[in-house]
Amino acid sequence: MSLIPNDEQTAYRQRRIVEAFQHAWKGYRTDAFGRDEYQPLTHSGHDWAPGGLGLMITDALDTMLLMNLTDEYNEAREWVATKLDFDKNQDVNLFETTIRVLGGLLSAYHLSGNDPVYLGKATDLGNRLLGAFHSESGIPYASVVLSTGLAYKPHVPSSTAEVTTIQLEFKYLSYLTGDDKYKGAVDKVMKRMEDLIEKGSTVDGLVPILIHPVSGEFTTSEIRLGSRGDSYYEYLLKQYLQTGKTEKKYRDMYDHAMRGVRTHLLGRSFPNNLLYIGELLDSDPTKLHSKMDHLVCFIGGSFALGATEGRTLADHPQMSQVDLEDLEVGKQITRTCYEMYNSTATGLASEIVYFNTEKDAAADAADIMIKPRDRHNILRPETLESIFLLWRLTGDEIYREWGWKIFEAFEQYTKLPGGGYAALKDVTQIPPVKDNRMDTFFLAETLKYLYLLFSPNDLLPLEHYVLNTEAHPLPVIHFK
Ligand code: DMJ
Repeated sequence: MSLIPNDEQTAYRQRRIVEAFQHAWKGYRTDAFGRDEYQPLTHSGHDWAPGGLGLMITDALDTMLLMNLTDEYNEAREWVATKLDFDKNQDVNLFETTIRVLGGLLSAYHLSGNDPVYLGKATDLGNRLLGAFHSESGIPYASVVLSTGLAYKPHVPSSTAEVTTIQLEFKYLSYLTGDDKYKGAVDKVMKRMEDLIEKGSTVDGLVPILIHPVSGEFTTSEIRLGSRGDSYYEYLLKQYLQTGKTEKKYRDMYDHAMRGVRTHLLGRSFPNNLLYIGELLDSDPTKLHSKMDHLVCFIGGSFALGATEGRTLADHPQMSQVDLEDLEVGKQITRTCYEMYNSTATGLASEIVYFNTEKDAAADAADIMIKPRDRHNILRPETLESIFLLWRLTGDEIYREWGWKIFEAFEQYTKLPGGGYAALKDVTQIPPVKDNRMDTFFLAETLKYLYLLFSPNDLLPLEHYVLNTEAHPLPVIHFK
């Protein structure tokens, strides 16, 4: 695998992104090393549990490995080896802990050439998280206490995306340890989803966003590809890819759901005809609501990944009509997401947008509207994720240009002088007011996707890797 691009401009851009990572890490290391979360404006951090769960460090390990940052990596690895301890009387969110900490440890294990420190920690964590699955339906509770394995607030419904976005990690843990129990637990969740689809509880494969761990039934009819719904769809496709395309049922569930997206959720804005993905609300499930979370922006890349199954277009000239249509939807949604950046004063997207659905909109009216309460940007990765995937799969230079423009906007408005990057409170104002957070996904995902965008294609080939929803690469595996 080669790390260095062969043309000067790309190599320069890749270098700038590595420097951005080092700058972000410098702030965290100076102010809050070992803390789970980082507050860069107050130079402080806070923990999810006393002594921390290694959230920032485990989320960042594989980006350091990919970027070849030996000093930063060695110090982070040492912290994991000597300080990371999950025996805490503390409830944690199953999904967040799985995608960030477990996912981070597992990808670090693979990319480090099987450093046993990571598998030991991952197995300990996996065992503790398994307690969350001890519900009547097998649908896990949202939170679990690490030291006891007991559910925390067992009466609360779980997010559908959360209970269906832990499968890649638990299956890989089973594969590495040879112990089926992790895979068994998450397969049972998927079996319940299949049953719910079968008995007509979904809308053409589109799942309501809340599900109860006791009854195993959905508790709302609200459907969206944003918060609480998003990565259910992402992991249908990725579960199929992770096991070398052997579990065809997930591809079928994914195709069914994407047909559902095309039938029920696609809309066009006025006056410029941008394609968007709307929401179906509990109050009026027949009408498309033109709200789109930035979180939805992962789906552009996902549509493209589904269309080629990780092959580049050059290696995959014969595509079915459906695949070509999916690719087109993926391109158009990614363009819309890019416009969510391009159309603001800062060049950075807000957390949520609404699309103009007025047929008689004036030619100079805005397609994209932002409500005052939604104007923040917390350095999220989804648009860059899609831009990276579209670049990798199509080779169209436009994606590198879009990615670079977004990177420059982050540099201009979110970079802090002494180290670290900060979220923004309002992307529509210049200069924007900064917010006191640099979430772990900025290191795990946002900067990693940018780095991959300017790296050669043989770094993490998509036919051999799936990236979990936190951008932690896991290899394709074959269970015996
Ligand atoms: C990340 O933790 C993951 O990408 C998750 O799937 C959604 N939210 C954040 C980033 O926005």
